[in-house]
Amino acid sequence: MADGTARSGRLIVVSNRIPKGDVPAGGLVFAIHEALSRSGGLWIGAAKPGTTVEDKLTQIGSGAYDRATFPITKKEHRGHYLGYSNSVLWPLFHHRTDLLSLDSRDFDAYAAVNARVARIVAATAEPEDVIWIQDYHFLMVAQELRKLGVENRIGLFLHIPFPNLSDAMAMPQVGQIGGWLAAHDLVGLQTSRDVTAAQDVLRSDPKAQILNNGSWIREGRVFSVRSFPIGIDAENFAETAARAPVVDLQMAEDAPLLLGVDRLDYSKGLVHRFDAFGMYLQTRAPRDPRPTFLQIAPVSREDVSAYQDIREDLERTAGSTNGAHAELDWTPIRYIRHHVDRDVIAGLYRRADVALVTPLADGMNLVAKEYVAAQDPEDPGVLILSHFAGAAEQMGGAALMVNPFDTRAFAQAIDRAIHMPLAERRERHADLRDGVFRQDIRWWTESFLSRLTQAPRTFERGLRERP
Ligand code: GDG
Repeated sequence: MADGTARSGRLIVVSNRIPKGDVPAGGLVFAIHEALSRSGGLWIGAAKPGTTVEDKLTQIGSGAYDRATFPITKKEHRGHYLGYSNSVLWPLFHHRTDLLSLDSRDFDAYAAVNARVARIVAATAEPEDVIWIQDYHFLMVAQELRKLGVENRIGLFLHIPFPNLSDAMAMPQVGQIGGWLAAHDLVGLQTSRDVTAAQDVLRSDPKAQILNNGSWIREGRVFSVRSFPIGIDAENFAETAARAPVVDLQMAEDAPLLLGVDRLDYSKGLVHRFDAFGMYLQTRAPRDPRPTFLQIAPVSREDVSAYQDIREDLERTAGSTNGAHAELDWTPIRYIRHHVDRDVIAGLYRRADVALVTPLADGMNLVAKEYVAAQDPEDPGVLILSHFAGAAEQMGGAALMVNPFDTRAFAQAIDRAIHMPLAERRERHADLRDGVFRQDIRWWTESFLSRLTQAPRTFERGLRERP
């Protein structure tokens, strides 16, 4: 295969979400679709929760590759998805141990679903197939596969940050993490900061040892932990933005537009962002054109209580800032809670003078990359980026960097972005654009898969041979 990911078997991808019909352009699902379209293979994801389960896949599509779902009960969905995945792993991996909701029954459901996925994959995998597991919903699948005697190459990509050791210790299963990771041949993380965190956790595992070449060995199994920063389909996004419909925002011609686009999640730092914009409004020069901050934040995971709380906090903050600053003909914050079409988002990125990408913790943050790809290089906008986005590792040199907890400095950065001269905007944007186009989504899938297919098969004693 010309893409450097030569392999004789199929690619089998496991992800929680799987599109039932057409694959939406952009995002992770599109990346998986692209990779599978080129290599052929099988994509496995969760079915709509039901009442009964069998260890069986239901085919939901075929073509260049097959798509199938594994069954899950409503009770398992509560324990696996809402419980352990999103009320333990998600908060903990985003440094929010205060939001942990521990219940051993949730972990049991998580382990049971992971074990079922493993049995299903084991029943379908041929020896040369390469298995690629996506994200925190399936951290135990590889270990279960090894117990079943599966010796295929298995990779994991974790889309969210890796927790530091002290946060990880808040998880009752902390002692198991080394075993989960070691069952893969390759563990991919977003940044080198995440790799360092994972290495600290592995160093605390008495059974794990680092080798001279930087790989790890645990109970005879050799594995690597490396960073593969995810990218976007930059070419496609730039084209969509250039021909996107122009939305009439009913703003004065010279009024700056600031834009935020995030799933409504406490990790995205939305309240801090609203506070910083509020402080900017208090201090801005009265002669400056009145800015509009448009925040698109479609609700997500509404069944988890922490998500209801963040929604209330945000609405309160937006209301009080607007109450303090709005005029009859001006609402400084416009906040949209529903999903907006991708081409409209692309057009808004292109129109926006400033993008606010300021999470408190984030694996990567694709919005930062989409915003850069969408700009007109002749008259680009300014990216304000948090140190805590994974994207900071690649984009920190040219974006305007902020600490979202430092409200005053954040407000000053907003002021600086609004007034940044064209020459500086162009220079920063050219630098950012180069990286976003070079390390795009195809680069990401190819780097991960070529590394995985070349992983050395040098385990001395696999898990299945343990007494
Ligand atoms: C996880 C990690 C990592 C948002 N609102 C709308 C909409 N979006 C799109 C954006 C962007 C995507 O959703 C969000 O991507 P992120 O990267 O910010 O975030 P997560 O969903 O948290 O994803 C993250 C990512 O995995 C990939 O590895 O970067 O750190 O948390 O594409 O444009 N799209 C449309 N309407 C909306 O209203 N069409």
